[in-house]
Amino acid sequence: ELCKGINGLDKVILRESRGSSAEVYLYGGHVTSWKNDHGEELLFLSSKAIFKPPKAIRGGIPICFPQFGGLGTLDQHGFARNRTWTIEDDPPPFPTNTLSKAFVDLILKPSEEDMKSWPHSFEYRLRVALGPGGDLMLTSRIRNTNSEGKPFSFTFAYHTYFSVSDISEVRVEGLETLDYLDNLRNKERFTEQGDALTFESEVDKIYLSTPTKIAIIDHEKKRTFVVRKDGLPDAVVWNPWDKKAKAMADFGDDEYKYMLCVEAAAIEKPITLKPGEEWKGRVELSAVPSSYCSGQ
Ligand code: TA6
Repeated sequence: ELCKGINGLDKVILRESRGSSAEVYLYGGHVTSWKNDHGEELLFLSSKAIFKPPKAIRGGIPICFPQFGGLGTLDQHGFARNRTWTIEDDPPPFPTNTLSKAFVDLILKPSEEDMKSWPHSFEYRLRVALGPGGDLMLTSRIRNTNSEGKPFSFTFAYHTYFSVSDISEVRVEGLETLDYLDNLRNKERFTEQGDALTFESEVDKIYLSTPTKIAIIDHEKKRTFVVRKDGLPDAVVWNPWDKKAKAMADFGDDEYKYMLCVEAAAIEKPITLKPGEEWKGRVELSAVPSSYCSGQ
């Protein structure tokens, strides 16, 4: 249901019949909470997050569009996460192959201001949905609504902050042996080593041509997050660690211990849309008991 969240910002609460829930703010089209059917919060949200435009909310799932990072002329990560989206009144029905009806469709169109910095007309529909097993599904449909025949290109990420019990006890499977651009080493290209990722210092890597499935294993909680993605060939792994954590006003000094960003993204090869063309980028997040072996 639609209600007032922090600082009176509008938010939608989704509840699934078996008890899982999610919350998405119209500001930024920003998912800030995803709870399993035991009411456990699965996303990280900084205790110092500033729910006040134009600052993006620190945590949850920021939408990076139409530009990932500082790779272009716009502000860091583009402007979608700094705008207030609207709710689509009569969204098309949810695919019948899943029982859940817990979803909301949000829409973003460029403001006059945006057209100055990014002169392209688009329609962005974001569907946030809870599946029957409590999976969280985000589907983005971005259409080029340019009438004068101009194509446009963009880069994109679902900048997901997962909540973990202790970053030094976390492993990521699915990215080993892949090439990545290292944001800490001048965005140069390297090849990942042969076994699961572990974390003992700042990491900021853009993995290229990644598999559709990535597993994040929280040893202490005996919980595995599974990220399934479609239309998003890259994946960013980020943890600021202590120095960068202290440098962020909207992030607690020790909060790096309790989060890991694994971001389904399209960065290396920008997506180009001709007028009338639509791009679809989907991510499905699930949290399963860690007896789950990543081979499944
Ligand atoms: O996704 C990794 C990253 O690009 C890092 O370089 C860091 O800047 C992070 O995003 C957070 O960016 P933000 O603009 O939200 O502070």
